[in-house]
Formats: sequence, C-alpha cells, structure tokens
Amino acid sequence: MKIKRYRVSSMREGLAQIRKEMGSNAVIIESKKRRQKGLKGFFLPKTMEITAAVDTNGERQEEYKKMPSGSKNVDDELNELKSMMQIIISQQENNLPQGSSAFNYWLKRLTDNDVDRDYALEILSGIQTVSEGKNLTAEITEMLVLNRINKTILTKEIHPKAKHISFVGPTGVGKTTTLAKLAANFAFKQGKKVAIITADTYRIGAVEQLKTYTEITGIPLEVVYTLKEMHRAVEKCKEFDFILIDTAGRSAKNSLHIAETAQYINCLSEGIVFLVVSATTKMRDLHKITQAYKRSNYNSLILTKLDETETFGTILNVCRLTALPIAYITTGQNVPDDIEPANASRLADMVLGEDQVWLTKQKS
Ligand SMILES: Nc1nc2c(ncn2[C@@H]2O[C@H](COP(=O)(O)OP(=O)(O)OP(=O)(O)O)[C@@H](O)[C@H]2O)c(=O)[nH]1
Ligand SMILES: [Mg+2]
Repeated sequence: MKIKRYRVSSMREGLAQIRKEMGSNAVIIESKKRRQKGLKGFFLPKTMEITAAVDTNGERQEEYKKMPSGSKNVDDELNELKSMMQIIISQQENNLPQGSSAFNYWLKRLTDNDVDRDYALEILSGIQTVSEGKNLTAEITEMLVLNRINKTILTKEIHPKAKHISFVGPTGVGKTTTLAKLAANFAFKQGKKVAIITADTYRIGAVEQLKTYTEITGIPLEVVYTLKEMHRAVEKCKEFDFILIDTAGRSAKNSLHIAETAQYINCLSEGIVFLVVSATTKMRDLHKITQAYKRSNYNSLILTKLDETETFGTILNVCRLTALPIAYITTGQNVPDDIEPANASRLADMVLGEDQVWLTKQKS
C-alpha cells in the first residue's frame, strides 16, 4: 500500500494529481483545509491537505521480504495497514444512500449525460463513501463516481501483430472514413505495409470513395464482389502488415443483409473486427445494433462522431452492453487527423460532462 499526502490549492487540483501519480484505484483517506502559516496566512486562502492511498500489493511484498524484522519501515507499514482497515470498515457502513440528495444529484447528472438509467444506478450503488466523519464532500464523491466509470470503460489499442482488421456497423457511422484514417496512420506514422480490401460494392460510390483515398496515399486497394474474391484478395495481400477490410453499412433491423456482411468477415482467419458506432446513438438503438452485429463476431469497438454530440453516455453504455474495449474514438471528418486511441480516464471525464473543454483543447 502506498500512502501519500498532497498539499494543494483545491480539491480538484489534488484529485488530478492523485489520479496522475497514484492511478484511478487510489482512495482518499483524509482531506483537511489548512490555513497557511504565519500572520499573513489569515488573509490568504486556505490550502488543502489530502491524504490518498493506493493498494500496491504485489510490488511491496518483495520489499517486505528484504526488510530486517522490526525495522521502522515495517512498523510504519503496519500502522498504514491498520488505518486502511479502518477505512474499509467505515466504507462498508457508508454507502451513498439511495434517495439522498447526493444520490439524486449523481443520478440526474449521469442520466442527463445520457448514461442509461440502469447503468447509472449500478455505478452509484457500487460507491462506497470514504469520508471525514460521515459526510462526503462533493469532490470526493465525484472522484469515486469517476473511478467507477473508469473501471467500466475498457480500452485497448490494436495489437501490433493483428493482421486482418475489419470494420462493421450501421450505415453512415464513419466506417470507411475511420478505415482511411487508420490506414494512413499505420502507413505513414508507423511505417507499416498496409493494404485495403473493400467488400462494400452495395452502395453506389462506396468504391469511388475508397479509391480517392488510396490514389492519394498510394495504398493498394482490392475490390471484392464474392466470397471467392475475398479469399483471393486476402491471399494476394498476405505479405502486408495490416489488411484493413471495409464492409457495407447495413441497418441493424435487416438481419439478412447483416448475415451477408458477416460471411465476408467470418471467412477470414483471426483478427480484429471493429464494431463502429456513432456516439450519437440512442440506447435503444445501441441494444439492437450490438445484438444484430454479433453475427460478425466483433471483438473491439470504435466510437465515432464525438464532435457531433453534447453528451457522452454512449461511451459507457456501449462498453457496459458489450463488455468490449473501445480502441479508438473519432472527433471529426478530417483524414487522417481526427482519430485517437481511446483513453479510459479521459472518456470517463467526458461521460460526466467535463468533455467539451477537453475536446476544445485537443483541437487547438
Ligand atoms: N463529424 C464527424 N463526421 C464523421 C466522422 N467520421 C465520419 N464522418 C462523416 O460521416 C459521413 C459518413 O462517413 P462514412 O465513412 O462514409 O461512413 P460509413 O459507415 O462508411 O457509411 P456506409 O459505408 O454508407 O455505411 C461522412 O460525411 C464522414 O465524413 C466523425 O468522427 N465526425
Ligand atoms: Mg463506407
């Protein structure tokens, strides 16, 4: 267990530092307002002293073994353990009570940000309050809520050895654009050999759209109309590091069309299958989409059009619905710039509605 005391000007600043240095599993043990020293201190704003702890179990076991018995460090550690036990006991006594004004505030805040009500209740019911006395400060509750959201949002980057990377999802969510962004990033930033195969010969103009990108970038493009051609194209591109496969967007309500798309994906050997979903998707539609596309055996998520919405509950909803990681988010139409690897703590901030600042910062 690691315990550290922070002296900061505000709880917000302290929480940011704690999260940065100790990670999202850290808990607040104590927070006090302190007057600054000397006579001048009476006229200056109070500072905050926050004590935070994090369980570092494995790492410290080895250190314990190396220490001579009875050394001061071991005693210190034991005292820390004792105080931690007290916190755990007090946590069990202090759940955020349903119906309390804090509970109602958080339920409203989460649902106002379009987090599904059931998931919001789940998040709040899991919150154990750690407080001075019995009253939780708003900042500490916020950190605990953020922590819970953070744990629900899974993220994962593409494995460097993943060869086949396919994109499935409803119409117009940004599959082709996202594929083009990733292809350009892999080819020009990471120096990988990239090829593109498109099985989207359904929509007039779909092939032309990709041809435009590939002509500019010089990335090879194969167009396939049948499963046989798909096999041939994959074989032809086998020396490439990444083969990105585009599919036709299909309505989640048309199971026949979705089954057709799935055939193209399922004939590939292992790889990443991205379900691409817009951040503007309503919860009910999300249910339908995540269910319908199971036929394509998607195993990772991309969330698009974060620039087109004011609320980001979809981030949490889609993770909770699928229990799959988000690999990338996209934030605009620009190829190849408007894409970035998903970062759980940033996404958690967005779910709580502290997003617009972040997006604006990223853009400037
Ligand atoms: N604002 C915004 N627009 C995006 C984003 N990603 C894609 N788009 C736009 O969304 C529109 C549809 O993008 P496509 O890439 O063609 O979508 P798709 O999923 O391939 O569409 P289909 O192949 O018809 O199913 C285009 O105008 C894109 O420029 C994004 O992150 N933000
Ligand atoms: Mg497309």
